Amino acid sequence: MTEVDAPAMRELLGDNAPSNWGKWGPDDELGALNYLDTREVLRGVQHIKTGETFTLQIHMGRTESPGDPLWPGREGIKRQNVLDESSWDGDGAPAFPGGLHYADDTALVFLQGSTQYDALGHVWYDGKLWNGYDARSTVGGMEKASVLPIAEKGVVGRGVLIDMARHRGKPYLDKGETFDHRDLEEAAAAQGVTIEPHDILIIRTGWLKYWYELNNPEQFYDGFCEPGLTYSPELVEWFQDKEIPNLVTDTIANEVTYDPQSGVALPLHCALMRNLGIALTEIAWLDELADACAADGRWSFLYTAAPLKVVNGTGAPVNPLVIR
Ligand code: UVW
Repeated sequence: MTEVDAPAMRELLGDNAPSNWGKWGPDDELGALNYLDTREVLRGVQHIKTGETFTLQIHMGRTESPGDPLWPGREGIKRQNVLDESSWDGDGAPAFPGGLHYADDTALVFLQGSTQYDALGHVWYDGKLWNGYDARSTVGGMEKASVLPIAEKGVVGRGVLIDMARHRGKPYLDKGETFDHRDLEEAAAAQGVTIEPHDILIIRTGWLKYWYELNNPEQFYDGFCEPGLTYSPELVEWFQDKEIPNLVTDTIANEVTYDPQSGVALPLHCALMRNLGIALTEIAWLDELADACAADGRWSFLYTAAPLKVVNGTGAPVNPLVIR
């Protein structure tokens, strides 16, 4: 959970920033995912044409360099063997009739430490979370707007992929490179696809490919600033008009890290997630999916995802599944 500097954030977003608080009732914890009703599931299914499947989670806990790409300060999963073949040879080894052996692991995981859904209440300013919940409700574990309601519902609908890196003729966007809704529309038109109301919007920047290819965390984090969407009131209105339920990207934070004009960090987390209730899915691996879409020119498909049901969680790892 991240508290952002309230006055600067409020000044940037404005006192009357677009908001969906109350739209789905005073107890809502799903936000824009409410748009994904049964009709949207069936609309998504219509975009399965060949039956190819793609999983979008990165490998969790690679031991080889460069490890897992993470927001600064977080650590990758720490997985430990509790039982393996060596546990069954010595004195005091567990014994089960019939010669059964098995392996067990434990893991210490940052819930935002892999491909993940953010809880809607994961980020806030002015002491209020999504739907106006008091930020004090996060103390000791998120009582409101945790990841659990998202996990209970599951996310299913028509996904549309916009490949900004391919559109700009690059393997990956540069550090701090920005784009906005007009660029998305331009790229969509070039790809021959329309971003429709209620689409799960998936954007590829190539940034994860850069992480793995660079294989140099020191250089990656030096002057850390991801490429991504950049805040403007018009961009927020565009997301609101399209009723986008879920934004998925192959970056760690789904937006350019610092607003280029004000320097405010992650304003779209506040404008889109805190205020509009749009679910954010980060660190999604999109390269094979993008190659397949580019090969046959079909950029829409069925997107499905069910994050882990972590009670009071600020987020949860997920392995989204696309069927096209
Ligand atoms: C922060 O909010 C800092 O991170 P995330 O990208 O996980 O949302």
